[in-house]
Amino acid sequence: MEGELYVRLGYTMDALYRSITRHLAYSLGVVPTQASKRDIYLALSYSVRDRLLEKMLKTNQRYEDSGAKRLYYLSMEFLIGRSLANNLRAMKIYDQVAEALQLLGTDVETICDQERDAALGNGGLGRLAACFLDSMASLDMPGFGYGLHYDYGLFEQDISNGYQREKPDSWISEAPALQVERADAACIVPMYGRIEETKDKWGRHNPLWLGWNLVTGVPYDIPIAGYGGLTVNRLRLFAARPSTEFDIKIFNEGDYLRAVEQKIESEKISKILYPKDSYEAGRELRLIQEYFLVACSLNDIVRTYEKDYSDFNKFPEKVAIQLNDTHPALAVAELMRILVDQKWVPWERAWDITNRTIAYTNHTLLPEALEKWPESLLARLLPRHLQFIYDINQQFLDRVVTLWPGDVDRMRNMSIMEEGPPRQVRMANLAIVGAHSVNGVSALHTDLIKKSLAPNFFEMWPERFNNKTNGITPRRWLCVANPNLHDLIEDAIGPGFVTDLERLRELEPFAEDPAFCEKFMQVKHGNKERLKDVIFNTTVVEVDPASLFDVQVKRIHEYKRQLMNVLGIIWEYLALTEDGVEPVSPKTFIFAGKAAPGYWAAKQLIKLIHNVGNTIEDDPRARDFLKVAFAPNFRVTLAEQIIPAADISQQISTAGFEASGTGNMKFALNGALTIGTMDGANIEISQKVGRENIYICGLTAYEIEKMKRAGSYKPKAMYDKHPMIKRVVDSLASDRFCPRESGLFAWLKDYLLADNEMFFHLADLESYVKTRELSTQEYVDKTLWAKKAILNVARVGHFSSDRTIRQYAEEIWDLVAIPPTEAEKSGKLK
Ligand code: NBG
Repeated sequence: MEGELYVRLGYTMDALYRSITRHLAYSLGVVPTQASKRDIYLALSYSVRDRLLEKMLKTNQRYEDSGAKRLYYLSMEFLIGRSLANNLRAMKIYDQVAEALQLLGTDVETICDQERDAALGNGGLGRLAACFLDSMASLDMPGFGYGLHYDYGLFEQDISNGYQREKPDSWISEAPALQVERADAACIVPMYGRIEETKDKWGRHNPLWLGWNLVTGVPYDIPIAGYGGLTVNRLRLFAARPSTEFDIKIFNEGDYLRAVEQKIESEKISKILYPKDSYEAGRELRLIQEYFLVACSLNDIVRTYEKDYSDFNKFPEKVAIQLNDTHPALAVAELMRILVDQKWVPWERAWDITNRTIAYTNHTLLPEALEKWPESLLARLLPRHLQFIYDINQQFLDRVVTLWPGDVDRMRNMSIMEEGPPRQVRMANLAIVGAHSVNGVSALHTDLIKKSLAPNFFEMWPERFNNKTNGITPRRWLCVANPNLHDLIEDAIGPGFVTDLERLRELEPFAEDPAFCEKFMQVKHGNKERLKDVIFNTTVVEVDPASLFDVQVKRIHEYKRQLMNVLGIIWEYLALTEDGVEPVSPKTFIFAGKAAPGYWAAKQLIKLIHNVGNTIEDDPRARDFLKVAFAPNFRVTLAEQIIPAADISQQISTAGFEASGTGNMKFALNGALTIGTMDGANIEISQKVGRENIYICGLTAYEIEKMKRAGSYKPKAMYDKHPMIKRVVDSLASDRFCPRESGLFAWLKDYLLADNEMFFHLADLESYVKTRELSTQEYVDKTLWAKKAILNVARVGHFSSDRTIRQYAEEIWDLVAIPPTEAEKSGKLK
C-alpha cells in the first residue's frame, strides 16, 4: 500500500529525480552535468516545495470543509534554521532523494548542507515558536504562525582576537527556495495621523482617525510539514512595502524624490530583526514592527473569518490568538479598533470577544525585558489605539476600585499606564487585562508570575493564570540532528515514538543491557567525531573525542552564568597546575553563543572564554587535560551538530531567572547529563529523569529571593573566608589570562564581590565545582554513565512540544485536530 501511495504522490525515486532535473532545466537553466551543488540544492528545494504546496492546499481545504476553529500564533520571531532535511524526513522521502541525488553524482548530506539557516529569531523564544509550528502540523491541528519577513535575520558572529564581530545575515537571498509570495492577500496598514472628534448621526461621540500614512503588508507563506507529510500548515511572514495608492498620489504630484523616500521609509519596517534576547530596545522602529505584525495578522484573520460569517458573535469560537510574549500585545487594542470602528460592534460586546479570543504567554521575569512604550510615542504613531488603551484601562480600574476601594497602591501597580515622567504604557498589563489566559513556560516560572510578577492580577483573576511547560520537537532534535540515535532507538523499541515520545520509556530496560549500552556509546562517539571536525574547521582548536565533552551553548547573558562556568574551569586549572590535582578524565569545554551587539559585559565574557582557553593551551602542564573551544556563530544548525555530541549539558542560570530553557531538553533527549540549578524546566527535568541521573547544584529561587530581601549575600566575605574562591577570583582579575592586554579582566573582581551582584556567582560556586567533580568521576565509569545517559533519553518524552501543544489546545485554545481524510491518506485526491 505504502508503495502505491508513494507512486501516486510522486514520492518515488524516479519521480523525484525527474522533478529535480526538470527544475534544473526550467527554474535554473542548467543541464544536470553542469549543475553546481547550489543548483542541485535549489532544484531539490523547489521539487519539495511543489509537493508541500500541493499538500498545503489540500490541508487548507480540509480545514475549510470542517469549519473548525483556527489558532494563530503571533510572534516577532520564528527561529527555523534549515528546512530541507527536516522536510525530507517529514515527508519520508529522505532515502528516495538520497538515491536520486546519487544518480546526479552527489549525496544528500552535501546538498542539505548548502542551505543557510533562516535565523528569524534570537534564541529560545523564537525556536519555541518554530517547534510549536512543527507540532501543530504533526498533530493535524489548524494552527498557523504569523511573523515578519525580515530581510536580515540575526547577525552572523565572527570571532577576531577573541572578540565578537557582527556581520549582517542576508536571509532574503535564501528565502525563495522556501516560500511563495501571496500578493493577492496583501493588506494596508495605517499609522501616524490624528484624531478628529466628530459626532455620528445620532449625536454620539465618534472619533475619526485621519491623515495616516499607509504601508502595505505583503505576505509570504512558508509551508510547515507535519510528520508524515499529509498535513501541511503555513507560516505567514509579512514584508513591508510602500502603499501603491500613496505612491501614485505623490508621483502624480511630481515629487519623485519624496515618493522614493517614502518607499525606503516603508521598507525599513521589515528590514531587520532586533538582536536582543530578553531585553527591549525601546526604539520607535521596533514598536512600528510590532504594530505592523499585529495589523497585518488581524487583517488576515478577520478577513478569513468573514468568508464564513457575517457577524462577530462566533469569533471566539472560531478563532484563537496566542501572543508570544508581549511583543504583539497591541493586538488587544487593534482587535478592539477593528470591531468597534470598522465593524460597528458595541464596545462592551467587542471587549468580550477580544478577551475570549486572545491569550498571552509570558517568557521572562527580567525587569529590563518587560516592554513599556512612552505614551507620547503611541499618541503620535497610533492615536486611535491609545484611545482604546485609555478606555480599556478606565474600565479595568473601575473594577479594581469596586473590588478594593481606596487601595491606591494597588491601582497604581495594576494600571496599564505607568505614571511618569515619562508616562508609559505597560505592555504586560495590557496583555494580562486583555487576555483570557496568561501562561508561564515552566512550573517554577508560572509560580513566580503568580507570586512576584503579577500578584495583584493573580488575586483578581486566579483562573486566568496557568502553566504550559515548554517542549521541543523530536523530529528536528532527534530524527534530523541525531539520525543514528534515532535508528538505534527504533531498532530497540520499534517505530512510532517520534510522534508519541512518552514511548521512549520502553528504553528503560535497555539501560541494563551491555550490548545496547555499547552501541549507545558508539553513537555518541560518532557524534563527537563529527563535532571535532566542525570545531576544527571553524576554530584552530583540535579537540579529542575521547575526552569528556562539557557543553554550554546559548545566548551569552549574565544570568545564564557562563562566567560561573569559566570560574569552574579556572578552579580546575589551578588545582591541576598549582596543586597537582589531575582531573580523572581529560575534559573539553565547549561554548557557543551570541552576545547582543550592545551588551558590553556579555561581549567581554566571549573574550574571557577565548583568553582562558589560550592560556590553558599555552601551558604544557595543562593542555593534555583541559581544553576550551568557542564555536563561532551559534545557530540552529550548529546546535544540531553540538547537542548530539555532548556528554554534559550545563544549565546553570541563577535560580529564578531562566523562565524555562529548552536547550536543557534537547541535550537530555540526546543523552547528555545535565549539571543544572533548580531553575526553569531543570526542576521538572530532574523530577522526570530522577535525581540520581542529573547533577543539581546551587541555591533555589526562594533561597536567593530571601537573601536578596534580607540583603544577606556578602560575596566579599565568601572571598575572604574561602581560600580557593579567593585564588580563583584573584587569578581571573590578574593579568594571567591577558598577559598582553594588561588589566582587561580586572573589572570582574569588583563585579563579583559587589554586594548587589545580582546573579549570585560566588554563592553557588562551591556547590557547582563539587558537582562538576562528581560528574567527572562518574563519567569515567562507562557502564554507570551509559546507564544514566540512556535513562535520560528514556524519561524525557514529557518534553516533546507535542505534549505542550496538546495542553495549549485543550486548556487554552479549545482547538481540535482535523486529521487527513481517507482520500488524502490513500493519495486518491480530487
Ligand atoms: C525565553 C526564556 C527562556 C525560555 C524561552 C521560551 C525570552 C524573552 N524568553 O528561558 O529566557 O525557554 O523564552 O519560552 O526570550
